[in-house]
Formats: sequence, C-alpha cells, structure tokens
Amino acid sequence: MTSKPPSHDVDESQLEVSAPKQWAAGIPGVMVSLQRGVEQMGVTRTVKTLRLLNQREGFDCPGCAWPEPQGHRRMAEFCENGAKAVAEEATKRRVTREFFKNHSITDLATKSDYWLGQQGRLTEPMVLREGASHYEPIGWDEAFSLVATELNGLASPDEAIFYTSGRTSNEAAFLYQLLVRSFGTNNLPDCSNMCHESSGAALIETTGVGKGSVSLHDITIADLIVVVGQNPGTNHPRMLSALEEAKRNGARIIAVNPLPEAGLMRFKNPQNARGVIGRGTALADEFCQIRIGGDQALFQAIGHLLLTWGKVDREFIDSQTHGFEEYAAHVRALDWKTVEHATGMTREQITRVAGMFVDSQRTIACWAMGLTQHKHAVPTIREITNVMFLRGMIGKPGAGLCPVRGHSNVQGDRTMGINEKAPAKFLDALEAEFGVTVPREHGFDTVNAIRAMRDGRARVFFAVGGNFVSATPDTPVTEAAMRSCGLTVHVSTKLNRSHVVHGRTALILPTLGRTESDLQHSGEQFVTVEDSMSVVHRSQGRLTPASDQLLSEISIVCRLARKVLPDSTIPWEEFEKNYDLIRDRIANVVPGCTDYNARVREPDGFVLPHPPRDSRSFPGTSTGKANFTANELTVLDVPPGHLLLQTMRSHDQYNTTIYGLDDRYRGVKDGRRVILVNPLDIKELGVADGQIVDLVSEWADDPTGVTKRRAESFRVISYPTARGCAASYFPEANALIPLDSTAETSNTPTSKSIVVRMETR
Ligand SMILES: Nc1nc2c(c(=O)[nH]1)N[C@H]1C(S)=C(S)[C@@H](COP(=O)(O)OP(=O)(O)OC[C@H]3O[C@@H](n4cnc5c(=O)[nH]c(N)nc54)[C@H](O)[C@@H]3O)O[C@H]1N2
Ligand SMILES: Nc1nc2c(c(=O)[nH]1)N[C@H]1C(S)=C(S)[C@@H](COP(=O)(O)OP(=O)(O)OC[C@H]3O[C@@H](n4cnc5c(=O)[nH]c(N)nc54)[C@H](O)[C@@H]3O)O[C@H]1N2
Ligand code: SF4
Ligand SMILES: [Mo]
Repeated sequence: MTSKPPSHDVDESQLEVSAPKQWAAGIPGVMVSLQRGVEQMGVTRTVKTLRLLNQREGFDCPGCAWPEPQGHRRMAEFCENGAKAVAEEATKRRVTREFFKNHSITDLATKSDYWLGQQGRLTEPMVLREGASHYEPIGWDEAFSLVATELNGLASPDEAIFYTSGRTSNEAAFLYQLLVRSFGTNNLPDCSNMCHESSGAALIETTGVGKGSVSLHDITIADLIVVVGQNPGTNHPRMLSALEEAKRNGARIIAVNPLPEAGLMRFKNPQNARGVIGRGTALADEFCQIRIGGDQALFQAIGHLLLTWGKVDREFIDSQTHGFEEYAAHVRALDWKTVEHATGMTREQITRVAGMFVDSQRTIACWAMGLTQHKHAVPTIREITNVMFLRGMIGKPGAGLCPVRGHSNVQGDRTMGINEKAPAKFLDALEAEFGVTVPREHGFDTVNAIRAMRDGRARVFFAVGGNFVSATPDTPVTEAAMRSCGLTVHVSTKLNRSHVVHGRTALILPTLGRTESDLQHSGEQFVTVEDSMSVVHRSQGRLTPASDQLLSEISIVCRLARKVLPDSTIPWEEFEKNYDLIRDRIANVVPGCTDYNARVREPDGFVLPHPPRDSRSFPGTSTGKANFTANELTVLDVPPGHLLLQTMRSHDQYNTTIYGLDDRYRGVKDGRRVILVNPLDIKELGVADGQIVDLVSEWADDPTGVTKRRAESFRVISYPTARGCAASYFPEANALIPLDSTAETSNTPTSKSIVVRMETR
C-alpha cells in the first residue's frame, strides 16, 4: 500500500453503479477503516491512534458529535467513519514549502477539494502576497503583525468577519469570541448557521433550550424512536449501536426519509457475532418514504389524529404548556388531500404511524439536515415539538427531542459564545469578568457575511477551521465575495479550496489537530468539548505533531490578540501557557460551567443543565411553559419538468473533505457527480439512466434577478428515491443553491430543497 497522495484529479468516466445495499456496517466497514488508516498512517501509527480514539485518556473523535457511552468503554469505541476522520488528520502525508513552490495558485485553483485534501497536513505558515503567483513561507510573528495591521486599518471592526467551523475546542472558541468582541464586532458566523440553526431557533422558542433533551441511555430504553431526515449509517454510525440496543430492549423505529438509506434498514454490528456472521439487526419497523419537505405535513397530520382520538397527555398539556387551544384549532382543520400531496404518503400509513405514537410511553424524535435545510425548516421542527408535547414526551426517561449534531464540537462552540446573536446575559457576564465593553448589535451570520463581502461592506475574512467557499451556497457568488476581500486568513490542518480562492493577500496558519499532543509552558495540555447530548469532557491528543512549526488554535488566538489589542488587560500570554486558566474564566462566564476545571476532570466529564430534561420545567421560553405553536403549512411544489433536489453527504466524505470516491451503501463507486432520480421520473422527463446532464436551478423569487444557476456534467442514476425528488452530493451541487434562498427565522441555506431541471448536454 502506498502513502503517496493521488496525482490525478477525479476522473468521472470511471464511475460504476450497483444496487443500493440493504444493511450497514458489518465486516466491510471494519476493512475500509483499517485500509484507510494504513494508507494514510502506516500500520504502527494506525494501531497507536485508534487505541486512543474516544477513550477517556485519549482524544475525542474529530468526526461527528455522537456521544460516548458513560461508564464502561469498549476497546474499539469508534466507527468506520471515525477511523477515516482520524486517518485524514493523522496522515503521514505533508504539504511543505516545496509543494507550494511547485504549484502556482492558478494551478491549485483547478484542483478538486478531494485532490487538495489528499496532499496531506499543512506544515508551516504561508502567505500569498498581493499579486504573487505562489504561496511563500512567512514567520508566525510577521503573519500575526500582518493580520493586526489589516484589522486595525479597517474603518470599522464590523468590516471583519470571523468564521468558526465546529471542530474548535471549547477553550479556543471561548478565547476567540473574547478576542473578536474585544476587537469590537459580533461578526461570528459559524457552520451552525448552515446546519442545526433551524433546530436551535425552533427549540428555543418551544422549549427554552436550543439543544436536545435526551441522553444516550434514554435512546436505549425508549419504546419508539423516530429518525427523521437523518442518515446515521453514514453520518453518525455509532448511533446504530444505540438503536440496536434499543431494538433489543423492545423499541420500535420509524424512519422518515425520501431515500431507503441502508443504515436505517439493518445493522450488522461488527462488535458482536450476530453482526459478523448473522443477518444483523433489523432497524426500521416502518419506513416512511416521504417527499422532500413533506415532514411538516406529516407531523401536522399525526397531531391531528392524536387530537381526534383523544390520545393526548392532558395532565402535561394543562400544567406545563401554553398555546394548546390555538394549535389544536389549527390542526383540527387539516386537509388530508394536501397532506397526501405534500408527503407522498398514504393516509393509511400516516394513521399507522400515529398509532405507534399512541402505543408508546417513551418516544424520542431524532433529526438532522433532512429537516433543517428547507425554507420551512423552523415550522417543521416546531411541528415535531407539538406532537411530542401532545404526548408529554419530554423531561422523562426514554423520551425527548434529539437534534443530532454534526461537527464534533459545534454544540460546544455555541455554548462558549460563538454566536453572532449571543444572549445579552452572556455578553454582560463577559464584560463583568474581563472589564471590557463588547458590542451589542447582532453580527453577520454565514449568509449575511457573504452578502457583506459581496457588497464591499466586509474586507477581512478570518476562519478558524472549515472550508467556507465550498461549504456555502451559490459557489460563484461566494467565490467572488472572497476574492473581493483585502485579506483572507485560514487557521487549518489541511489544504482546501478556501485557500486557493483568496483575498488580495492570503494567509494559511497551520494548526494542531485533535490527535496531536499540545505542549505549552506549564506542560502537556488537554482541551474540552461538548457532544450532541450536552456532555462536556476532556480530549487530549498524544501523537507527535505533524510539524514542529504548528501552533495550537489557542496559541494562535492568544498571540494574535496581543498584536491586535496591544493595550488589552486580558492575560492572553498566561492563557496560552496554561489552559486551566482559561477554564477558570469559562466557569465564571458560561452558564452551567461552575467548577469547570474540576468537573471536566471527572472520568466522563459532566452534563450541562437543561431544565426541560432535568425538571420538566421551561424557564427559558417567553411564557415560562412549553410552547405549542400553530404553523401555516408549507407545501413545496415544483413546476412540470422539474425535480426537487436535495444535496447530501456520501459515505466517503466529511462535509467538504472528500475521503474517497465511493458511496458504498448507495452503490456508487469511483465518482461523485451524480443525480439520483426515481426510474419513473427518469422516464417521464425523457432522459436515460447513465446519461450525462447539466443541472439547472431556477428560483423565480430571486431578489438579485438571477434566475438560472448551472452545475455541469452529472450522471443520471436510476434510484429508489421518492417520486419527484432527486439527490446529489454536496459540495459539487452548491452552485445551484441561491444565496438568498434561506430558511425563515434561521437564515439557513435551503440545501435540501432546490428546484432543478436536467438539461441534456
Ligand atoms: N461521515 C460523515 N459524518 C458526518 C458528516 C459527514 O460529512 N461525513 N457531517 C457531519 C455534519 S456537519 C452533519 S450536520 C451531520 C449530517 O448528518 P445528516 O443530516 O444525516 O446528513 P445528510 O447527508 O445531509 O443527510 C440528510 C438525510 O436527510 C434525508 N432528507 C433529505 N431531505 C429530506 C426531507 O425533506 N425530509 C426527510 N425526512 N429527509 C430528508 C436524506 O435522504 C438523508 O438521508 O453529519 C455529521 N457527520
Ligand atoms: N449543499 C450543502 N451544503 C452544505 C451542507 C449540505 O448538507 N448541503 N451542510 C452544511 C453543514 S451541516 C455544515 S456543518 C457545513 C460545514 O462547513 P465547514 O465546517 O466550513 O466545512 P468542513 O468541510 O467541515 O471543513 C473542513 C476543513 O476544516 C479544516 N480542519 C479540519 N480539522 C481541523 C481542526 O482541528 N482545526 C482547524 N483549525 N481546522 C480543521 C481542514 O482544513 C478542512 O479542510 O457545510 C454546510 N454546507
Ligand atoms: S459515531 Fe461519530 S464520533 Fe463516534 S466514532 Fe463514529 S464518527 Fe466518531
Ligand atoms: Mo453540520
């Protein structure tokens, strides 16, 4: 096996298609994780690294935000995709100054994110000076001075944008927002704006807390688990182990998805005999093949039936909720024809599903991007909370709301204040603790940040992690926005497209990853993270860093702060030397973090408070009760000749990081430019399976007057998706998503519902 990165970019002509799989994981999963590990890290390093993954004394998986079990941990407490995430970071491949000498920026700009990522870890700070053709090395000190000069030369701090992706540790995130706010702006967009922002918005309004209300243990003791708009087999693979345990304890599972995802159907757990040699465990008892965007209608209909049957928890409704009458009046007037049209499901199946809610004393609703990235995402999630409130399914064992988070620390970053609209109470506490004055006007979220750059209202873009230009919508618009900046800066581990679509001057600041040891003045440091179920715990890398020139994200923030804010009285230098000092401050500022240093040192860390979960109380809502809401039903209609396209992840990618070119469970091999279409739609639309088409998106309401967006050369694949609905991979299809097409309230791009047409080439 070789550790040489691919020298060619993706050749889509090699693409092969086979039938979608009926089950997930099993032995192929184990084989792939080992193979990827050895390719990138060699045998010894693979063994050493995987032994520490998700262990108490080791590091938190840089993959998704699924929690680790409390108490006993298995030797291998990770999944195939966790192993891939680690291999990607702990790779032995290196991007050196010679690499940048050999590749001009024009050359690099023609490469795919796959090729760029496969070149290996970044090893030293690099600068692309104004008008230069190549990145060249720059010392750390000079790099920080350059950023400080540019920032302090702006007409207003609001002309700078400070993005965060969700891998940043709590400590780094806390100091980063402190720096940004001390500098004078709330322009703190993050990946959450494109992800679970809709969940946060809906849950804060209805429950008072923008986070999920269940623990991992709750999942295993539930009677009924509804998995809506989520593909756990690929994106949260260890969730399948929890679902398996729940099934063994007698739970039933409803899967709601336009695609029959293998991981929702059957799980072969490689850690037990039944999974290795047997047929594994069947998961979904009921598969609802819903039309894209039909979930709001489905949950309104379930609410309607529960009310009609009188199968509601009167005691909970009377004592703990607000707005019931208005909600009840609204859903009583349900029109079944509209529901059947919106969902593509039969009344009979919806009735059966509602019956399963009635039969269950402990229900959990899980969801992810299939719900959050639509125009009506927030009302859709509010509709789920309505149904759960009707049955009293919150704040008791085995029941509750479970938005399953994406990035491993995206929830922690929010808790630490990475939020363009941080609550006033948080800002008050920050001011009191540090004796600073911070701005109060809301900053730019992701979409507004792009608009500001596009319109010349923002001139400096600084990112801790992520791949902004590939992850965001309307690729040509976003790229032009980035290019219009005076300075773009990326704190990164790996090369990506955001480094090669740059401002007048550009900096790459290479940083330590989760797997690597972090040695500071007071000794080896650890950091802390929060998972999707509000558990805060330690993470400590042990590997020798990819290069001796790397700085931790915390060092980068502290050193930059000293240059940008030379008169600051905040002890940045001390914070860098000893991360305990940062945690002492987190304890004083962040709600629920009292005694932080001691509690994160407990073997399993600690759980942040959550009143609805802990005491069935709702002090955080406007009414002090759980709020029912009456939501106008949205139905996504497409004109004849068009499809509703969702953009999703393959099994071989982590967002814009492409691990490989296969989507094993869906039967796609060696290529990514595909559109999955129902065979009946293929026929009706006059194209053929295997044909290459251009995708054209048409958005009639575009305020900028652009009506057509195009993504070229996608192969049509006949696939059992819901009628009228199609699927392509993100980020290849992002050019089709209009910047201004966003969710109401949360402003999240509508990445899961774009009206497209296939145009024959
Ligand atoms: N290996 C791996 N793990 C990851 C990631 C990764 O890229 N790779 N990304 C991480 C991140 S940041 C996130 S946010 C999560 C994302 O986790 P997911 O939300 O599972 O990711 P997506 O691939 O976007 O899948 C969305 C699912 O919703 C379905 N869907 C689409 N539209 C609708 C709809 O209208 N209704 C319903 N009911 N379903 C719909 C799709 O068919 C698909 O199964 O995963 C995290 N974990
Ligand atoms: N069309 C479409 N667009 C989408 C989505 C979709 O479903 N469809 N999903 C959206 C979602 S849910 C999300 S979360 C966003 C993701 O958006 P981002 O978070 O911006 O993107 P990632 O691809 O996760 O970022 C990858 C880069 O992070 C850097 N990195 C990795 N590890 C570290 C680290 O430890 N430290 C630092 N400093 N850098 C690191 C590497 O350089 C890598 O290239 O994309 C969104 N975009
Ligand atoms: S489920 Fe998520 S966090 Fe757990 S090992 Fe897999 S990728 Fe990592
Ligand atoms: Mo995400």
